[in-house]
Amino acid sequence: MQLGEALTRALAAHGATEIFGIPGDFALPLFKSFEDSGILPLYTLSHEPAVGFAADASARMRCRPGVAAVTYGAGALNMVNPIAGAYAEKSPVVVISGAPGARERGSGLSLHHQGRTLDSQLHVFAEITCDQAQLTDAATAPRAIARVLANCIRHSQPVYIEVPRDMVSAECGAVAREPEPPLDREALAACADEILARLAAAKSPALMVGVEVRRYALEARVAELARRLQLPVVTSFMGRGLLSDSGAPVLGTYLGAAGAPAVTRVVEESDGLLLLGVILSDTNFGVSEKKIDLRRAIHAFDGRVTLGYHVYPDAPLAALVDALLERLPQPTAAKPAAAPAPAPRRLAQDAQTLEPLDIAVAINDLMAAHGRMPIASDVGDCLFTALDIEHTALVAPGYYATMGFGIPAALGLQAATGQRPLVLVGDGAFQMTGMELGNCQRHGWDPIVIVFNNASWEMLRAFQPESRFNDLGHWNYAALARALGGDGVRVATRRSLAAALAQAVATRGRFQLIEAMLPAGVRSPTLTRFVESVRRLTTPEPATT
Ligand code: TPW
Ligand code: MG
Repeated sequence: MQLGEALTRALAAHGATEIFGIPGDFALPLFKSFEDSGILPLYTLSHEPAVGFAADASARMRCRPGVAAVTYGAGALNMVNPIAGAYAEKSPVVVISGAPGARERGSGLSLHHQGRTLDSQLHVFAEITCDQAQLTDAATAPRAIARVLANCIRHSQPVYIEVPRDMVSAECGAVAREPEPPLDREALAACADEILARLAAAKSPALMVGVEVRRYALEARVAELARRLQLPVVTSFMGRGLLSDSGAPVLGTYLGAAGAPAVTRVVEESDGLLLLGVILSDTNFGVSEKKIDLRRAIHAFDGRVTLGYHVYPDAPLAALVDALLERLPQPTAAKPAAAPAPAPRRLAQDAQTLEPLDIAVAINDLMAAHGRMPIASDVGDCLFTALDIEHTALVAPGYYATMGFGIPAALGLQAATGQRPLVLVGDGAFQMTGMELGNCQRHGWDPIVIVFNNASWEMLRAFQPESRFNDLGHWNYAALARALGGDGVRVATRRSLAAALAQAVATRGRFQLIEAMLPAGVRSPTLTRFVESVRRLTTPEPATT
């Protein structure tokens, strides 16, 4: 078998369902191998950041590796930001980059797309991936591929594979899957016993679920764990959407002082907080990290469990959840779980101008009538607005917070799952990657896109109202949609928003863009509270005299 085919077969065997990419001369043989073998569908996009975001969303939705294939230098380095985001948010993306062949490397000339040295790119990606391989030797390539893909899945983080262009057709053996490393059952048992003893001794235990629960495909088992533990369950900000299909009673999403007060109380007043797969970040802890006594919390993350003053270093989340479940009997009489606050519904169909919350309400009405849709959200007020939307599957860069994610993520989501996504995106973020919608027609995707058009980098303006540089121009996004092969409509009132959403849902086969005109300075209630609490924490106390 040729190396290109062995690699593609290994990707499929490790759970990849498609390849997103943009070729270049160093990657032409690789892309030819992808196309000719027909093992995985190949979706080309327009700009490499979108390739990274689409592969990331595919990985997030399916809990399996996504694949982003690019050319050397100009292509791969364009993907640094999305891959850094995938690393931070633990999304298993396989980066495959073409590269110069052995003869070119030794020519003594500087090669096009070369930054500093020929290995600069490898070093850059070593910072933001958990394992790397340069496939320069056909004899060792199968083992290297197996190791890198196993680490991608084990750590749920991106990996990097560089394929010199003269290696694609080299003969090599098939890639065998690496065996799972053995578990330390005794350590796991001690850890599970200690966690349960802590929870039993706590007066107000609570469970917060974070992204790793999804990354390791543990939602059903964690929902069962929550049922048996009979604890209030919340998600982290980054974990918004988790357990939405499991029937577990999720009280809401924790966002500290900016979030729902009932959720904030449960978390901040808990004396036994079990954090499963939660990233301990500023955004996750809603600008009030200090209020949570982490010494009393139990934190399972990155394959280890930290509680009190000690660490169990070898406790992968899946094995830990199993060990906890083994020890917990079925509850005899289930305590009624605290009910989440209902999502706001029934948008007044009038001629009132729009505010972000209206968009959440309109979407809730739509989902009540037509069923839930998965959401891909960008960063900005649209993501805060998503907190008022019915609990549904959500992909969003809630921690790393890169703009430009929403639209390419929706394309990846639809390619990978066949589900029709709803996209929430600000005008600023749309300007970064919105053109990728032009690829929908070719690939048969038809997302519904809502552009929050406030002609502003409003989230930044909220922090610094005096700066004029946060003004954006007035672009006609609805007209742009038509130019890109979709349907676009501009709405400025609640009545027209509801009508446009109904029309969008009824129209299949073309992407639908709704440009929601928001008056300047009008923000979601959550963004307003978020900015206030960040200000409180970051403004120095006035000196007392
Ligand atoms: C890749 C910094 C965070 S929020 C924001 C910026 C520029 C404004 C977003 O404007 P948009 O949404 O999309 O119109 P809204 O609701 O605030 O009006 N570059 C990147 N990522 C980030 N996060 C920034 C800059 C930023
Ligand atoms: Mg904006």
